[in-house]
Amino acid sequence: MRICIISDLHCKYSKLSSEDKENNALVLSFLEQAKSKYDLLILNGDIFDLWYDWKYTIIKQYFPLLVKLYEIRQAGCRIVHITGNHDFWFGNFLPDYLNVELKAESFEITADDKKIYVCHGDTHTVNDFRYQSFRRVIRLPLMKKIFGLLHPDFALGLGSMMSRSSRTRIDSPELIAKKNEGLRAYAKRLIKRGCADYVIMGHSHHPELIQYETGYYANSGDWINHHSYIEIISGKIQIQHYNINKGETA
Ligand SMILES: [Mn+2]
Repeated sequence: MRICIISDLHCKYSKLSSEDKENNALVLSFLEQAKSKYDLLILNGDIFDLWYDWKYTIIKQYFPLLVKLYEIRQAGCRIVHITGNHDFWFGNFLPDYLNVELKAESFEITADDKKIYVCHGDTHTVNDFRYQSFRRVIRLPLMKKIFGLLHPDFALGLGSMMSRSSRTRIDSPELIAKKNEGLRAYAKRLIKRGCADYVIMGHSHHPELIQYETGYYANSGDWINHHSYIEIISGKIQIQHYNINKGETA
Protein backbone atom coordinates (compact mmCIF):
# COMPACT_ATOMS: atom_id res chain seq x y z
CA MET A 1 0.00 0.00 0.00
CA ARG A 2 1.17 3.53 -0.79
CA ILE A 3 0.29 6.09 1.86
CA CYS A 4 1.06 9.82 1.98
CA ILE A 5 0.55 11.99 5.06
CA ILE A 6 0.67 15.78 4.95
CA SER A 7 -0.30 18.39 7.52
CA ASP A 8 -0.03 22.06 8.39
CA LEU A 9 -0.50 23.54 4.93
CA HIS A 10 -2.27 26.44 6.67
CA CYS A 11 -3.93 27.56 3.44
CA LYS A 12 -4.96 31.15 3.98
CA TYR A 13 -8.02 32.92 2.63
CA SER A 14 -7.15 36.53 3.28
CA LYS A 15 -4.25 38.93 2.75
CA LEU A 16 -2.02 36.50 0.92
CA SER A 17 1.63 37.55 0.83
CA SER A 18 3.80 36.61 -2.16
CA GLU A 19 5.23 33.87 0.05
CA ASP A 20 1.72 32.53 0.74
CA LYS A 21 1.04 32.48 -3.00
CA GLU A 22 4.27 30.60 -3.66
CA ASN A 23 3.38 28.07 -0.97
CA ASN A 24 -0.09 27.60 -2.47
CA ALA A 25 1.41 26.96 -5.91
CA LEU A 26 3.79 24.44 -4.40
CA VAL A 27 0.94 22.62 -2.64
CA LEU A 28 -1.06 22.41 -5.88
CA SER A 29 1.95 21.17 -7.83
CA PHE A 30 2.64 18.54 -5.15
CA LEU A 31 -0.96 17.32 -5.17
CA GLU A 32 -1.00 17.18 -8.96
CA GLN A 33 1.94 14.77 -9.07
CA ALA A 34 0.58 12.86 -6.04
CA LYS A 35 -2.63 12.05 -7.93
CA SER A 36 -1.45 8.75 -9.32
CA LYS A 37 1.19 7.94 -6.70
CA TYR A 38 -0.83 6.91 -3.63
CA ASP A 39 -3.67 4.67 -2.53
CA LEU A 40 -4.34 6.74 0.59
CA LEU A 41 -3.77 10.43 1.25
CA ILE A 42 -4.07 11.49 4.89
CA LEU A 43 -4.62 15.21 5.50
CA ASN A 44 -3.51 15.43 9.10
CA GLY A 45 -4.97 18.74 10.23
CA ASP A 46 -4.35 22.46 9.74
CA ILE A 47 -4.75 22.02 6.00
CA PHE A 48 -7.01 25.08 6.01
CA ASP A 49 -6.21 28.08 8.16
CA LEU A 50 -9.90 28.05 9.08
CA TRP A 51 -12.85 26.02 7.89
CA TYR A 52 -16.56 26.58 8.24
CA ASP A 53 -19.44 24.92 6.42
CA TRP A 54 -22.19 27.49 6.13
CA LYS A 55 -25.49 26.21 4.83
CA TYR A 56 -24.96 27.54 1.29
CA THR A 57 -21.42 28.87 1.22
CA ILE A 58 -17.87 27.63 0.98
CA ILE A 59 -14.71 29.74 1.12
CA LYS A 60 -13.89 30.51 -2.52
CA GLN A 61 -10.16 31.07 -1.88
CA TYR A 62 -9.90 27.32 -1.22
CA PHE A 63 -11.40 26.44 -4.60
CA PRO A 64 -8.12 25.43 -6.37
CA LEU A 65 -7.15 23.14 -3.48
CA LEU A 66 -10.63 21.64 -3.30
CA VAL A 67 -10.59 20.92 -7.03
CA LYS A 68 -7.24 19.18 -6.65
CA LEU A 69 -8.61 17.02 -3.82
CA TYR A 70 -11.60 16.18 -6.00
CA GLU A 71 -9.29 15.11 -8.82
CA ILE A 72 -7.25 12.93 -6.47
CA ARG A 73 -10.44 11.18 -5.34
CA GLN A 74 -11.50 10.77 -8.98
CA ALA A 75 -8.13 9.13 -9.66
CA GLY A 76 -9.09 6.48 -7.09
CA CYS A 77 -7.03 7.58 -4.10
CA ARG A 78 -8.80 7.44 -0.72
CA ILE A 79 -8.59 10.72 1.26
CA VAL A 80 -8.95 10.99 5.04
CA HIS A 81 -8.96 14.35 6.81
CA ILE A 82 -8.17 14.54 10.52
CA THR A 83 -9.17 17.62 12.48
CA GLY A 84 -6.46 20.14 13.31
CA ASN A 85 -6.54 23.09 15.67
CA HIS A 86 -7.34 25.44 12.77
CA ASP A 87 -9.78 23.31 10.79
CA PHE A 88 -12.40 21.57 12.91
CA TRP A 89 -15.79 23.12 12.11
CA PHE A 90 -16.64 20.74 9.31
CA GLY A 91 -20.07 19.97 7.94
CA ASN A 92 -21.12 17.94 4.93
CA PHE A 93 -19.06 19.63 2.18
CA LEU A 94 -15.94 17.47 2.22
CA PRO A 95 -17.74 14.13 2.63
CA ASP A 96 -20.69 14.81 0.33
CA TYR A 97 -19.05 16.78 -2.49
CA LEU A 98 -15.45 15.52 -2.46
CA ASN A 99 -15.95 12.10 -0.88
CA VAL A 100 -13.31 12.87 1.77
CA GLU A 101 -13.62 10.97 5.06
CA LEU A 102 -13.59 13.16 8.16
CA LYS A 103 -12.04 12.00 11.43
CA ALA A 104 -12.48 14.14 14.52
CA GLU A 105 -9.56 12.95 16.63
CA SER A 106 -7.38 10.30 15.02
CA PHE A 107 -7.17 7.64 12.34
CA GLU A 108 -5.76 4.13 12.56
CA ILE A 109 -4.98 1.69 9.81
CA THR A 110 -2.94 -1.48 9.42
CA ALA A 111 -1.07 -1.66 6.13
CA ASP A 112 1.65 -4.13 5.14
CA ASP A 113 1.65 -5.48 8.72
CA LYS A 114 2.35 -2.05 10.21
CA LYS A 115 -0.05 -0.56 12.72
CA ILE A 116 -0.26 3.12 11.88
CA TYR A 117 -1.75 5.73 14.22
CA VAL A 118 -2.24 9.27 12.96
CA CYS A 119 -3.44 12.38 14.83
CA HIS A 120 -2.77 16.10 14.52
CA GLY A 121 -1.03 16.32 17.90
CA ASP A 122 -2.45 19.52 19.39
CA THR A 123 -3.99 17.60 22.31
CA HIS A 124 -0.63 16.06 23.24
CA THR A 125 1.50 19.14 23.80
CA VAL A 126 2.66 19.81 27.36
CA ASN A 127 2.63 23.09 29.32
CA ASP A 128 0.09 24.48 26.89
CA PHE A 129 -2.71 25.34 29.30
CA ARG A 130 -3.78 28.52 27.47
CA TYR A 131 -4.37 26.67 24.20
CA GLN A 132 -6.02 23.66 25.82
CA SER A 133 -8.58 25.92 27.54
CA PHE A 134 -9.17 27.84 24.30
CA ARG A 135 -9.67 24.52 22.51
CA ARG A 136 -12.37 23.43 24.95
CA VAL A 137 -14.29 26.69 24.57
CA ILE A 138 -14.00 27.10 20.78
CA ARG A 139 -15.26 23.55 20.20
CA LEU A 140 -18.46 23.99 22.18
CA PRO A 141 -21.43 23.37 19.84
CA LEU A 142 -22.77 26.80 20.83
CA MET A 143 -19.62 28.50 19.52
CA LYS A 144 -20.03 26.74 16.17
CA LYS A 145 -23.63 27.84 16.03
CA ILE A 146 -22.83 31.47 16.84
CA PHE A 147 -20.04 31.59 14.22
CA GLY A 148 -22.47 30.19 11.65
CA LEU A 149 -24.96 32.97 12.29
CA LEU A 150 -22.41 35.64 11.35
CA HIS A 151 -22.14 36.85 7.77
CA PRO A 152 -19.26 34.86 6.18
CA ASP A 153 -17.30 38.02 5.25
CA PHE A 154 -17.49 39.24 8.83
CA ALA A 155 -16.89 35.82 10.38
CA LEU A 156 -13.84 35.16 8.21
CA GLY A 157 -12.45 38.64 8.87
CA LEU A 158 -12.69 37.86 12.57
CA GLY A 159 -11.08 34.44 12.03
CA SER A 160 -8.23 35.95 10.05
CA MET A 161 -7.60 38.51 12.79
CA MET A 162 -7.46 35.78 15.44
CA SER A 163 -5.18 33.64 13.32
CA ARG A 164 -2.81 36.58 12.75
CA SER A 165 -2.66 37.40 16.44
CA SER A 166 -1.85 33.76 17.29
CA ARG A 167 0.91 33.84 14.66
CA THR A 168 2.48 37.05 15.96
CA ARG A 169 2.57 35.71 19.52
CA ILE A 170 6.07 34.29 19.42
CA ASP A 171 6.94 31.59 21.91
CA SER A 172 10.62 31.12 22.65
CA PRO A 173 12.28 28.19 20.84
CA GLU A 174 12.79 26.54 24.24
CA LEU A 175 9.08 26.78 25.05
CA ILE A 176 8.10 25.42 21.63
CA ALA A 177 10.56 22.54 22.01
CA LYS A 178 9.14 21.81 25.46
CA LYS A 179 5.55 21.78 24.21
CA ASN A 180 6.51 19.41 21.39
CA GLU A 181 8.20 17.05 23.84
CA GLY A 182 4.63 16.03 24.67
CA LEU A 183 4.10 14.74 21.13
CA ARG A 184 7.21 12.58 21.27
CA ALA A 185 6.32 11.29 24.74
CA TYR A 186 2.82 10.33 23.59
CA ALA A 187 4.20 8.53 20.52
CA LYS A 188 6.74 6.71 22.65
CA ARG A 189 3.99 5.53 25.02
CA LEU A 190 1.81 4.18 22.21
CA ILE A 191 4.75 2.33 20.68
CA LYS A 192 5.86 0.90 24.03
CA ARG A 193 2.36 -0.42 24.71
CA GLY A 194 2.30 -2.10 21.32
CA CYS A 195 -0.60 0.08 20.16
CA ALA A 196 1.25 1.20 17.05
CA ASP A 197 4.34 0.63 14.93
CA TYR A 198 4.20 4.10 13.43
CA VAL A 199 2.81 7.12 15.28
CA ILE A 200 2.40 10.11 13.02
CA MET A 201 1.62 13.68 14.02
CA GLY A 202 1.90 17.23 12.69
CA HIS A 203 1.26 20.48 14.55
CA SER A 204 4.88 21.15 15.59
CA HIS A 205 5.85 22.27 12.05
CA HIS A 206 9.07 20.40 12.68
CA PRO A 207 9.65 17.36 10.44
CA GLU A 208 11.31 14.49 12.28
CA LEU A 209 11.56 10.72 12.35
CA ILE A 210 12.57 9.11 15.64
CA GLN A 211 12.93 5.44 16.41
CA TYR A 212 11.55 4.23 19.78
CA GLU A 213 12.07 0.57 20.63
CA THR A 214 9.80 -1.28 18.23
CA GLY A 215 8.47 1.64 16.21
CA TYR A 216 8.81 5.13 14.84
CA TYR A 217 7.42 8.55 15.66
CA ALA A 218 7.20 10.73 12.58
CA ASN A 219 6.21 14.35 12.27
CA SER A 220 5.16 15.55 8.83
CA GLY A 221 6.44 19.11 9.39
CA ASP A 222 4.70 21.89 7.46
CA TRP A 223 4.24 23.59 4.09
CA ILE A 224 5.27 27.05 5.26
CA ASN A 225 8.98 26.42 5.72
CA HIS A 226 9.70 22.75 5.05
CA HIS A 227 7.32 21.47 2.35
CA SER A 228 7.68 18.09 3.98
CA TYR A 229 5.48 15.01 4.07
CA ILE A 230 5.57 11.38 5.10
CA GLU A 231 5.45 8.41 2.79
CA ILE A 232 4.74 4.86 3.84
CA ILE A 233 5.35 2.66 0.83
CA SER A 234 4.97 -1.11 1.27
CA GLY A 235 5.40 -0.65 5.03
CA LYS A 236 8.55 1.48 4.83
CA ILE A 237 8.33 4.94 6.39
CA GLN A 238 10.24 8.02 5.18
CA ILE A 239 10.16 11.80 5.46
CA GLN A 240 10.27 13.55 2.10
CA HIS A 241 10.68 17.14 1.00
CA TYR A 242 8.98 18.42 -2.11
CA ASN A 243 10.98 20.39 -4.60
CA ILE A 244 8.99 22.07 -7.35
CA ASN A 245 12.00 22.48 -9.66
CA LYS A 246 12.63 18.80 -9.80
CA GLY A 247 8.92 18.08 -9.89
CA GLU A 248 9.59 15.32 -7.45
CA THR A 249 10.97 14.71 -3.97
CA ALA A 250 14.44 15.86 -3.03
MN1 LIG B 1 -1.70 22.66 14.47
